[in-house]
Amino acid sequence: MSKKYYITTPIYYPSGNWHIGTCYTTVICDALARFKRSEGYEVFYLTGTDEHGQKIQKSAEAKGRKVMEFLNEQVDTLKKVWEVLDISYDKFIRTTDDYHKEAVQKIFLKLYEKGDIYKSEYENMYCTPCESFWTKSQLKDGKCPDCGREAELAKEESYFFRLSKYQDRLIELIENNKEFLQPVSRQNEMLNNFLRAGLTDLCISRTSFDWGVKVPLDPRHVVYVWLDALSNYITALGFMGEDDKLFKKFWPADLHMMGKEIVRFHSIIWPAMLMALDIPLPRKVYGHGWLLFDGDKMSKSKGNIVDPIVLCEKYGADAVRYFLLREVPFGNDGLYSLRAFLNRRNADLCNSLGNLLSRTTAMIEQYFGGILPAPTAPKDDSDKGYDLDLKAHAEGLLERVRDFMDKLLVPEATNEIFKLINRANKYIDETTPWVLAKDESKKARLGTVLYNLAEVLRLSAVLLSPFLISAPQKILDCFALKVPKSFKGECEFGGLKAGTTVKRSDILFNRIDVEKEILAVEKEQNK
Ligand code: ME8
Repeated sequence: MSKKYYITTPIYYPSGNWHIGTCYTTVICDALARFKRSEGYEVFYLTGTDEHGQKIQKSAEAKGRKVMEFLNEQVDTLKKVWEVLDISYDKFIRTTDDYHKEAVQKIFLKLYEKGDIYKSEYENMYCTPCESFWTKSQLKDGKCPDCGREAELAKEESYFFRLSKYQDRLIELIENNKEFLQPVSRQNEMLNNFLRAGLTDLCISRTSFDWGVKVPLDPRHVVYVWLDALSNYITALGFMGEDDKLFKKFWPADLHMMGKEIVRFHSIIWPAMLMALDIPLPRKVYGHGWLLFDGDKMSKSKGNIVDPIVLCEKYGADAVRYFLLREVPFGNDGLYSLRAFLNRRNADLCNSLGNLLSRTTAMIEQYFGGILPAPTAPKDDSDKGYDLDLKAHAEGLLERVRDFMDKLLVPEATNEIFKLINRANKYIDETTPWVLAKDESKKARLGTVLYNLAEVLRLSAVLLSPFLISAPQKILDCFALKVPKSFKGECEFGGLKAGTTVKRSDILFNRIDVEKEILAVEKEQNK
């Protein structure tokens, strides 16, 4: 039986507010999905959009647009972002898809019939001119956050999900299954701030707006956000639909990945819903940190938006992916600045990786007419030492990277590959091939050195292929190889065949003058 892996991002609000921070969850999941595919897993990677609710209806109306037209445009833009970043999702769900809406209604009905959904009254703050209900915490200085006018206490007939019934089971889940919610800090947060404080039942319908899934049997109501949104993880697989083969094959999810602000919904409301539906729980919920910009979570309202499409077009999608994967300590917040991004690009991609490739392929061309020489056993003790140390960085590398990926330590996994690349650059300085080339009797040694360097490049390209997209293939092009579909048999040192024709590389990543570039971008922004 083949190994399976089901991974999900949250479904995105079609806000148009997509910046480099918003791409974080998707890029991380993409690297994990690609890594698992290379490990021979059958992967299902789900992403999509969260399209219901009053805010969306109002955004469309404010622009004088039909809601569905507005949404289609937003979704096209989001898909373009994922295309530019080379996100390898298997399915894109939209909560406005008919099959999703029908399944949500069936889920609602099932929970209602079971007694886990009941009708009651929802009491909250109401802004009459905006026809909007707000929780007290949503109000700004006690006033409506949209129009700034007074809001008053009002009652609305609503359906409720019996969340409180699942409190003890949820506490038991988080206390006893340490793998379920990660990182560990989020467990304490959920237990102390929410679960032990006591859960109240969750209001899951509204009558004050109509942009949503209609409540079956009571179409004055629409299903309110979380029941609709969270269900996407199972409706996308056909749960309660005509064909539930994918559900049978892939559920339970191996990993729900999301930013820390929505962990509560995924580790409390979602498992409670699944318990009520009597279906297995996801294996892991992971709440990552935020990419911060000048110390704040990025958002359009703060005027510090960084457009991922522009960044990818200017500096390359690989550089954007690499920054996201490498720079944010996993589980914690990370800082974005153009300077940090460009420095990282210059240091790792241009200097370490790019230089290793250009130096190695140029020397193979210059000294061996572009034909890869065969390695021989080193005679000299210091040569032996250099070779052994280089190989020690290469041997077992897949296992070390896998170990980090299994623990979701993505920056550490990429760093492990760069340790080999940096070791290879040091190896060039130690073995000084340009000196060996002057002495005909050192030709065999020179051949060994260049073979070892070429082999490091091959191995690095193979292992980098889940993280970067264009660079690994460009590296392998020099050795007339393709990125392999699977790591199997590709990660042992010595895979390159002597006699292979080696093509001198083009520039992999151009070097950017950071100060000049920052000045130019600032000038552009102030225009
Ligand atoms: O929350 N740094 O959607 P969303 C890191 N529709 N991650 C960030 C980020 C930043 N600066 N900004 C956003 C929603 N994200 C709901 C989900 S799921 C059933 C419903 C991440 O569009 C954020 O943490 O606001 C989340 O993981 C993802 O972008 C989508 O956020």
